[in-house]
Amino acid sequence: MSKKLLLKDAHIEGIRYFETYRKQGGYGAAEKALKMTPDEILEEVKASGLRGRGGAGFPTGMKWSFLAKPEGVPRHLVVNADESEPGTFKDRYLMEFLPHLLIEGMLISSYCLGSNTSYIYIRGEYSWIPDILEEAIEEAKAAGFLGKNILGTGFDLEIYVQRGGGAYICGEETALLESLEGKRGNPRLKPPFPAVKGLWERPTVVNNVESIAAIVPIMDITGAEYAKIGVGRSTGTKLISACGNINKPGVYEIDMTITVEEFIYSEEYCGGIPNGKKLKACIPGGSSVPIVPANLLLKTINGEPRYMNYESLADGGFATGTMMGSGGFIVLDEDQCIVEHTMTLARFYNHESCGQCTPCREGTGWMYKILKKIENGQGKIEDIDLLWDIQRKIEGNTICPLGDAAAWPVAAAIRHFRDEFEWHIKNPELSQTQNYGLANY
Ligand code: L3W
Ligand code: SF4
Repeated sequence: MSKKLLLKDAHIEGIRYFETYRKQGGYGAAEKALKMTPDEILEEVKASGLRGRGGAGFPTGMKWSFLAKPEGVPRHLVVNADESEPGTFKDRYLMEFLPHLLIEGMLISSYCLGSNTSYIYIRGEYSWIPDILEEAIEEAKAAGFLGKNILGTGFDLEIYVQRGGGAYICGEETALLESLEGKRGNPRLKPPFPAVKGLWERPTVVNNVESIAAIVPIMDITGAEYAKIGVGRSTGTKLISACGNINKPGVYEIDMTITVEEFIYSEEYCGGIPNGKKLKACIPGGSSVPIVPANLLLKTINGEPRYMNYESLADGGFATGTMMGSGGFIVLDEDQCIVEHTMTLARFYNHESCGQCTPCREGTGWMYKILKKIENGQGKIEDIDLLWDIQRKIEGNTICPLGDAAAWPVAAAIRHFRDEFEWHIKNPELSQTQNYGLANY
């Protein structure tokens, strides 16, 4: 059984409220941290090996150490709760059921970073969660854990919750900052990174909800102990939101030492695939990461089992591997049609492109149109190469990662499932009436 750090108290009735959270030892980590210096906390976070849980996996301690500290300029912590990556719903779970874990993590992190005004930017569609967070903020304030002179330390902190307007692109950190400033959420060119020039041009750390929540157990058990959980550079625990063709969709906390096979088939996690169907493929890190066929998902190219961690999932690069991403784990059984699935994703990225860069603005639309043609039995065999060419021209040529995120699913689908694209083209009538998966497996 995986060790639980974040969700250990999630089953306790009323844990959403301060009194119950406190009874379980809540805010103990903050009390401990506020007796330490910011530099000592930073050392703990670095020692923990925590990597950003939003998708990029960037080392949190390193990001915090990049924060510029010019004299007299305020600094900010911004929590990225714009969880919009298809297949990803773990931050929603944390905020809905354990809001004080996030608030406590923000208190420790804000103290470490020297932020007296911190923000939670939450996706607009999570319409019921800001009230939960604001209630938790009020409770924490009433108990002296937010506001002026917290626990007599002289440290002041206010936390504000800002709702997004429902745009996926506002999950990209610089688009988020633009939106928080009241502007259209267009990503900025980097560098400068937010750590140097962020919110209102002030040094800013933007971190995912789960990353900030993980600061609480790190302070509880120490960074060194946290780093002992997991394997290699995949330290600590990771929340996985599992969905698709599985018996038990939900949010699971894993310690990154289990295999993909165990995650999909064991009763502790996904509980296998309904109706005894075969596993066809999986997208383990949210819709932006490459899809992997079952043979490469259950083992690596060297025949080793594939593990649920950053390194093992990426083993072999994009030719045979994928990414941990945000932990949005989407399972596809033998009945699913990869062309239809890829088309749906292409439509999503085309719709969500902010339109600033030509390769993304135009390319995502072209990819969607070509995929739609193929799916509807009107494609030509040259269209497959055209699709490949378009995705190659998007990848690496845009301001923000949405371009790559749109290109990778198409590239991986063609690389691993070219036969399905060809089937649609060679069987136009069947293509219009049948699902490839149902017809061929
Ligand atoms: C200072 C430097 N800071 C890097 C910081 C940077 C950012 C973090 C990671 O995209 C990915 C994307 C999605 N000085 C720095 C520095 N930083 N060098 O480190 O940066 P980066 O550019 O690697 O990634 P990103 O822009 O944060 C995130 C992928 O995640 N994704 C997940 C999407 C998830 C959601 C969700 O719903 N949670 O949308 C899935 O694959 O495609 O590649 O903070 O400032 N020298
Ligand atoms: Fe906008 Fe796409 Fe360019 Fe990102 S890659 S800035 S979403 S056009």
